[in-house]
Amino acid sequence: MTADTDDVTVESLIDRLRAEADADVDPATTPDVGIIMGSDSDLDVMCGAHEALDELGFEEQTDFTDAPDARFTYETYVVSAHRTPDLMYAYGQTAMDRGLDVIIAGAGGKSADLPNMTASIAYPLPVVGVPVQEKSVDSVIGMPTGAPIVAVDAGKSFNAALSAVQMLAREYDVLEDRLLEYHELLTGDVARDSRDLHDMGLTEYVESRKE
Ligand code: RP5
Repeated sequence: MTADTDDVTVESLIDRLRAEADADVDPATTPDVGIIMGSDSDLDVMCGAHEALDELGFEEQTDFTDAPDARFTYETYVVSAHRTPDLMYAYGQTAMDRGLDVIIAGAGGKSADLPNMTASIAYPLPVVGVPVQEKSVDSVIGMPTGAPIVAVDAGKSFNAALSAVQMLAREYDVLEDRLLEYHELLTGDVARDSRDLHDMGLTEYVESRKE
């Protein structure tokens, strides 16, 4: 986080979100997945979600009024549950009207409240929580009965994005196809490694990996 705030304020971001929610734009042009994190210091962990979405053909949408060419898109904001609770409320409250279908929320520290609070505010929109650190796991997943959150293991933002796309794929066959293609790539890698390790033998296989 930097001290340079330009002329941006939390209030201006909240106004932006509320204006977008009121704009009544075509849902096909709005981000499908919203990625939020408690701090930009979470980015090294959270960028795994971006990598997975890029891998599955999503594009980042940086202007709500100017969608990229890709049919499926995502956006990213920093939203701190403790430092900017009003922004967290606004993001969760406007998410559905802004056309989001699922939110991926990550936070670190022992009080990693952004994912679980956003899940409560945005309900019934699904939220996939990412504990940015091991010590954040209990905080992210510890929801009371009736207040659901889906969550992944510490640091596994890549899997959070796959889970988010699994949800979208119930509506869009093309996403189901992309998930299956991705899975085939993984299984193909394992098959190749298995054959090579067996057929080359240990010594030659280990040497081949150094090349
Ligand atoms: C959490 O506190 C954030 O999600 C981050 O993981 C951690 C530290 O935040 P900064 O001090 O880097 O802003 O709320």
